[in-house]
Amino acid sequence: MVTEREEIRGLGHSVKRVEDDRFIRGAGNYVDDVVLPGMLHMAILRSPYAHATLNGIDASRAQALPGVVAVVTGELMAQHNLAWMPTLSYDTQAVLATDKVRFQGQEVAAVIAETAYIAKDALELIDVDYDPLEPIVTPQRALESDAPVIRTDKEEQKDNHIYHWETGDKEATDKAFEVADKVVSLDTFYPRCHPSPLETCGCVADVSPATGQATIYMTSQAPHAHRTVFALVAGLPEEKIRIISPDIGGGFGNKVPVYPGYVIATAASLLIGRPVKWIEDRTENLISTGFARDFHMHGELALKSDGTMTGLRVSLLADEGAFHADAQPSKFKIGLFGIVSGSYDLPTCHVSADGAYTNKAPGGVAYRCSFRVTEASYMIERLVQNAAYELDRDPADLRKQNFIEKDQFPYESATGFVYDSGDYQAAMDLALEKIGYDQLREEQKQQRDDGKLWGVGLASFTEIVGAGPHKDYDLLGLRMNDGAELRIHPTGKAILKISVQTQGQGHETTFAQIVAGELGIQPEDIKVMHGDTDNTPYGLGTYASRSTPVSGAATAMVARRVREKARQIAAHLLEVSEADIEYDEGVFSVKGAPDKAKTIQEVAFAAYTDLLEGMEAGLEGVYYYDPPNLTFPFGTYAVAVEVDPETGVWEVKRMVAVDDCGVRINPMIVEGQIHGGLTEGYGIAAMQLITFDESGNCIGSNFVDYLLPTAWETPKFELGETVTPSPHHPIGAKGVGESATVGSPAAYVNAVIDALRPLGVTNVDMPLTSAKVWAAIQEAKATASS
Ligand code: MCN
Ligand code: CUM
Repeated sequence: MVTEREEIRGLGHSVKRVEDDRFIRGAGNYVDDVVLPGMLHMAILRSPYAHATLNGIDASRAQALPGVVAVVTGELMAQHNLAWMPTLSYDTQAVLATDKVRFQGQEVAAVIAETAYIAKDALELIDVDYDPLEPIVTPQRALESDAPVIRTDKEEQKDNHIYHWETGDKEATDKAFEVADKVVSLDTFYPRCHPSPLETCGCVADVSPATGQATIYMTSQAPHAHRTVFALVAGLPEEKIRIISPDIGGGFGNKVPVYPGYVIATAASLLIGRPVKWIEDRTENLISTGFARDFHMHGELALKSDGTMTGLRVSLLADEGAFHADAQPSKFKIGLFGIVSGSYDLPTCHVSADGAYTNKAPGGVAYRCSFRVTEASYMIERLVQNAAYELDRDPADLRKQNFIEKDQFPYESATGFVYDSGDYQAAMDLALEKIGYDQLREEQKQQRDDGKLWGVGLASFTEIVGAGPHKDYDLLGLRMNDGAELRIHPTGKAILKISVQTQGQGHETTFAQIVAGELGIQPEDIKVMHGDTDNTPYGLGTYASRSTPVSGAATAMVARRVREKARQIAAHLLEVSEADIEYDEGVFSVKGAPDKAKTIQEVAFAAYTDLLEGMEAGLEGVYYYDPPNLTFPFGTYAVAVEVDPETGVWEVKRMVAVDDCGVRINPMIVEGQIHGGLTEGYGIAAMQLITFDESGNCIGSNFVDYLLPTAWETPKFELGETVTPSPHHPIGAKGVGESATVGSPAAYVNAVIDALRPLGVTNVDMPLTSAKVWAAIQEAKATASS
């Protein structure tokens, strides 16, 4: 007999984040909080030059400083075969420079000392002999025939060209353009920007001389993948390596790559026999760790005169920096840029891409985006707006006319992605209604007559997340499948161990809710564990919004597996056959006799105390999920702005974001993710830029030059939702972590361009600083009057 039970707070409940308790009390445990007995500190000397020959390093003065234990150079690393390491794109990257330095901020030497201050002070005592070389700061220059070769370390590399890659049907696309009534083109640059998480990167490497056991505490979004990479790079046996990612203060893609600092600290700990801590400062983080974007793009859209889109062609040049270190599933040379046809039913599409080495930091990690979908989404959403202008159509109408329709799903795009589900029209309608689109357009006419610059911009993005099905997706050959392990204790409480790594996304809360939804155990009774390779199942980690699509699915599946065992036990306890057991919200009852029932808690107790002869004790399971497809969240963002014609300052008047990420596990957390992404999208569109002067000096090495939007600048967001479940995901959820960063930059920019439209401005490249907008206004006026 089961008495009245409290409603289970599973899917759809805005449960407060359990992790916040410790965070807001200042009781989080970040890498820099880890203090081990005998621990030393490491600081890294970085190159002041973007490109120079390294003639030699004299560390004797630094060595002599009291408190300095060792100075590590590339030469020393080379003796252990660790001067170079592999990147995620099958290139190599210098751990410590031996022959040349190839970007400003590159690792040249490291000091290991008793305190962090001594280590930093000693850096100034290292004498390095450089011969400066011509720095290459644009990919265009890099590809000129007289450009100096950056990667002289690679025998086969005779120039700075890294790859040429194409996707889609070139012939069919070219044909579509030949017969098109209208071709609209756009040249645009998606500038280099940086994820800049609150917590910089760092590690504490602890290699025990007694046991050979290496425990590495590190800021990692993918601890298991990193352990495997460490095993392969250092030649250490994998069971001797334990990666622990404690609390992480934001990742946003920045903590996906393996950085030289991790490798140097680990090597130093191995050589010295004491733990070594390395924590980056802000400038190091901004100048040397994984940047994002840096894509020079040319896009063309073919249309019929009635507005039907018939073809899309994009060619792009990627600035990869000095080492090709893109994070990408290896089959896709430019990540998932192939999704560039976006939300539109485009019969043909062709993308051609080239990558070049330059004297800049490596990266291409993708900053809050699924492997370059951000650049793709920006391209198509900007292009569609310009097409609307050229055809004298309303941008919302032209989009609607070309949307992939609801009944076309599953839809195969011209570049071969199979979109799982969508209802683009519904999301757009809701966004237009919320922002009052028709009325805004009326007001805009009025304002224009009064000489004011008002604009409305839209973006109807389609995201592509959940990498990925093993058929097409791997990272360095590792399958992108993820595991979940669930154990129900005798008292009916549970522990769930997951392969992914929260950096602020709230997994400790939402993953417990997935189990709650499947087993009827309240989320607060389920502890979620992650970030320790010794104690969690294997998986490729958190990025590309893949946690919910992959590990979230594994979690639902393992809970279902455990439920099947629970059903057997319930049948035994209730003395009926399994087929006669019904399950609902944590209660197993006899069909037709609902009073005869056992709760999941009673069943759990029985699993350890009262089993049928021959039945295995315990109530637990493990599941590895290989996603059958990716998930394709989408939405429409609508922005209204006013631009000051005198100063170029633009202000967001309204920002409406309608997102569809399928079934929402925790609506509050989803909204938090969207707020964060919209803020980052605003930062990218309005103010963020990592750029370089002609000598290759990085401009944007601190938060005075590289701007983060504060509460003051950040627009007020109005959210809306539609729900189109993913048909192949066990709980119908799609990822959402990046949607707003992917979709929103184009919406902000489209709004500003829309405001400037009476002046004839068709493009301003991001970031749309007031200075640039002002210059565009002046130029347009000058052209008009000449
Ligand atoms: N969620 C949900 N219902 C859905 C989809 C997601 O309740 N239908 C919840 C999830 O359970 C999870 C959160 O929303 O708690 C984000 O889930 P998901 O979309 O699966 O993305 P990931 O957990 O894989 O997070 C990665 C994504 C990426 S790639 C970047 S970059 C990013 C982002 O998340 N970095 C972040 N959001 C971030 N948020 C914070 N605070 N910090 C970061 O570093
Ligand atoms: Cu692409 S940034 Mo997130 O994938 O870690």
